[in-house]
Amino acid sequence: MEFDFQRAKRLIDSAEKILVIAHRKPDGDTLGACISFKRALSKLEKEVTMACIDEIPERYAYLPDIKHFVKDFNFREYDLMIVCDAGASYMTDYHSKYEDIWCGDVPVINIDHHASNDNFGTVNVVDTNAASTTMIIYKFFKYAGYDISPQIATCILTGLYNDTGSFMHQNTTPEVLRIAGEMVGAGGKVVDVSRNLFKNTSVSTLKLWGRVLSNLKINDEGVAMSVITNRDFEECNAEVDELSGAVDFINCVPNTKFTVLLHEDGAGNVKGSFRTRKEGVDLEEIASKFGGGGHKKASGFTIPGRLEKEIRWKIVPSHEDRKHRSIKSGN
Ligand SMILES: [Mn+2]
Repeated sequence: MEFDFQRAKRLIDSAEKILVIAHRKPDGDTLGACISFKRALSKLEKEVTMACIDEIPERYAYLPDIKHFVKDFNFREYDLMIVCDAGASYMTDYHSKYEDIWCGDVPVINIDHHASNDNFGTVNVVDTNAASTTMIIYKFFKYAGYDISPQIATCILTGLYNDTGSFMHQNTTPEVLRIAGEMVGAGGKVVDVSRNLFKNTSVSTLKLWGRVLSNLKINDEGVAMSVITNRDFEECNAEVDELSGAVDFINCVPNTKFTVLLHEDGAGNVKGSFRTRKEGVDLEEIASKFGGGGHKKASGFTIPGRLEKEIRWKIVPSHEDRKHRSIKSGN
């Protein structure tokens, strides 16, 4: 890592105009990472532009400089591009706008923590053990001697908070909490982060999650299951992505083997997400029976089809030649 830090710093030192790029559908980690760079490098008299191809969600309005993200740019005007939290260059989606952006004319620092990272950068600062990209940035700033202002501390906290599921996922290591503590000490606004990211849910999302809760059943085999149909989305006036996190939320019933949330996606597919807190349950294997994958404790699948309630919920695949697959649930 130290060697990559050294190479990254050298590229930054020799650049004057720097473009910092977030991934599409931006989250707290990619935004916190980009703004950290923008703030630190501006202080070093660099001219820094931040870019993201998608609209920035309203809940991140508390972040400093969040209004400064642009959608369009001429990448050839820059000496360096820094891509934050993108597991691959296509995750920025800018190839769709600027075909030759990754051709190598402008050097790229790829700073990320995804296991799938394909090292697309000129310099790759990739640490798959880091809980968030902002955690790597924290270490890089320490290495490079960049000042961590209260605003940067809030950005680093935001990434940590986002990618550890509010410090609830297994990647919440002692180091994560130590850095988070240091960021609060440095003036990071932890209450702003939790209030905006955690305690900030729209009526449509609350209604949708209400459906998830009221449809929840435990079957004889100790499987907790809930379902959401296209009709539920319509009636709650909710989008599919508002369901994200719901399966983790219901994976809390004592004495259950695992939790499954099935939903239609409005595009002719049924998606299933599995979660467990139990040792000895292999959810990757269960998901693979539906053509999916993942990890032992969290997995999922997508198959073309729809959900139909007979006595039990059943997935009806789109192709009639495919065998009907059902998941046992209570009625
Ligand atoms: Mn991340």
